Amino acid sequence: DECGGTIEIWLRKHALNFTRATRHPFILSIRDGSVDIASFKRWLEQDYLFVRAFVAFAASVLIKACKESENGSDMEVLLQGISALSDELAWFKSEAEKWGVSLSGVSPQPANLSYCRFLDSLMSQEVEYTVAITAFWAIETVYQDSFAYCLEVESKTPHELKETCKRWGNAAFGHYCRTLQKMANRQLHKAPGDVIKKTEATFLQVLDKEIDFWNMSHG
Ligand code: HMH
Repeated sequence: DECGGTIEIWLRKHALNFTRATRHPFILSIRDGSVDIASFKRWLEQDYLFVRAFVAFAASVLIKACKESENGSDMEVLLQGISALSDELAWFKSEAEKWGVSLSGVSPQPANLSYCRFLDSLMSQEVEYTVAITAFWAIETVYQDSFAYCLEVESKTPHELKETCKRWGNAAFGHYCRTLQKMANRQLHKAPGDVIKKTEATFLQVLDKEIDFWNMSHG
């Protein structure tokens, strides 16, 4: 169920790490309106490169779902997710143009490279679907939770950044993340102990990588 799944238990157990990833000073600065636009532009450039790598990771998760015959509906959810990433790449290009940012000459910062190498390691055939789908859920959920926080009624998010926040903070993306959460929980429910342990460690690694990624915006 919604409250008693492994993911819900981990979210309570690791609440401090999750909060560090979703209430980062960069996100707080967007929410209180004090955000440094140079930081925002650095984040935009780096996240464009990240999303390109994330597409390949998403495709690898889709392949794992296809190979697990009971996961016909998982495959459809992930295929939709990949199709949304196509729109997301187009959005990055138009958003960059709006801010006068050139995406063609951007080189990845160390934290971005490290995150992309981590995604690469999760793409291996030996990595279980349970581990991969939980990492995928965590990566999407950190952005959902962070940007939804910038859209709460009390927030003072600058008008020019509202569209960015809505990209991940909108209700439909929230629903998508909850669907991914159910998929991860279903896998974890039938997984052996060693895979559950490995998945929990991977979840914590995602949170650490997300924190390092936000830190890049400082420059
Ligand atoms: C670093 N994490 C990072 N970038 C993103 N675009 C997402 C998560 C959400 O897809």
